[in-house]
Amino acid sequence: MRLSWRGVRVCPHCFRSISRAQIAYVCVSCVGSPTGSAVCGTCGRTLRPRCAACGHHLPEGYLRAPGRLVALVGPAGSGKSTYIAVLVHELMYRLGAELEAALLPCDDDTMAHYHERYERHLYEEQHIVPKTVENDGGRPLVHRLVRVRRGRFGRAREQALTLVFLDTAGDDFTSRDRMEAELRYLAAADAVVVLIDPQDLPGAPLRGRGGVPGRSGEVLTRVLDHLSAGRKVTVPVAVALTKADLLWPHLPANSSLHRTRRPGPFFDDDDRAAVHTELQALLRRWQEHRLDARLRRFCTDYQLFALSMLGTAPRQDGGLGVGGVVRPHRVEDPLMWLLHRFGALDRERA
Ligand SMILES: Nc1nc2c(ncn2[C@@H]2O[C@H](COP(=O)(O)OP(=O)(O)OP(=O)(O)O)[C@@H](O)[C@H]2O)c(=O)[nH]1
Ligand SMILES: [Mg+2]
Ligand SMILES: [Zn+2]
Ligand SMILES: [Zn+2]
Repeated sequence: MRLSWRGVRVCPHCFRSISRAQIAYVCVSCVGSPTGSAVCGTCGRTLRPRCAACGHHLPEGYLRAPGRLVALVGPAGSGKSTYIAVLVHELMYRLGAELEAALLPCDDDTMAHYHERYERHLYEEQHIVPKTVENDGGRPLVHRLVRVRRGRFGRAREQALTLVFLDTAGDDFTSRDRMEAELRYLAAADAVVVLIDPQDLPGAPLRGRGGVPGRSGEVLTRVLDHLSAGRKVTVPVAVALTKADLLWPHLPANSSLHRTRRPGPFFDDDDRAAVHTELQALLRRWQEHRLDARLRRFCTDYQLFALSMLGTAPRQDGGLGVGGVVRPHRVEDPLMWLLHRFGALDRERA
């Protein structure tokens, strides 16, 4: 495994650093105690590793090869829950095969939680994902995206990206614990995806649709503050305008934001550059150049994205528009860029 852990290993649930001594081996089926070997002294089953600090199961694959940790942040209503719902669905049912990668849930109940909290609403009830409340936040969804690449001489090399989605309830931190967990989350991240609702940008041609001017700027500043601690942020930062469908009618027909990426297990450099440059120009036109200026000042490596999870605005009653289907557009772009940054996805060869 080539990808190395940046600094310390952290628990993917509480983001506290873990060493061998802080891993507790417990039996999943009874309260039996370890016998010093890998099996339960009472029932003889294989013991599973857990984080001594929070008690969550530590996936064995993750312990062997943690991969890179990608964190997700964004203000209330920016689309965090919908993004998680759609991205995971796309990776499982479409994109995984296209990227020759597998998305593996990393925890006992990740699949059940994903279905209950996200998938069910969008894909069965054809309804938006409910607003996140304190109680269902705080429980990270941990997946590993594993790609096997054939190196020279046909040697297989496994590369893993650990996607830890901590779906916070908006941006109000009502408790110190949650605040501290977010700090640890960002400190442990090898990359960050920041979601911004274009309706929160007062200069964008979408006024009067219920955005909160300045909110994205505040969140971005807080995140950059946490990440940088006075220095430049060196981890890749992907800043994505969600709900790009709201922007489409205001863009020229030849806009790169309308296009879709060419399918295939490669990173399209030209497309990436075109979208980033166009978004920089749009931010300037919307008098939002401060956002880009702040990123340039604090980050050594950032990229701008515009994506749509649903492909269209939902109806007033929360039902999905256009036939009730989810039509994502470019949701995978930030991930493709990060995979490329981490050496797990090549540029297309001419
Ligand atoms: N136009 C459009 N609207 C969207 C899209 N995705 C989500 N929305 C709308 O944005 C709202 C907020 O999305 P959420 O995913 O709940 O946002 P969140 O960041 O999780 O919000 P909190 O849980 O309140 O922090 C949804 O209820 C939808 O009404 C999209 O792709 N296009
Ligand atoms: Mg939410
Ligand atoms: Zn047992
Ligand atoms: Zn833990």
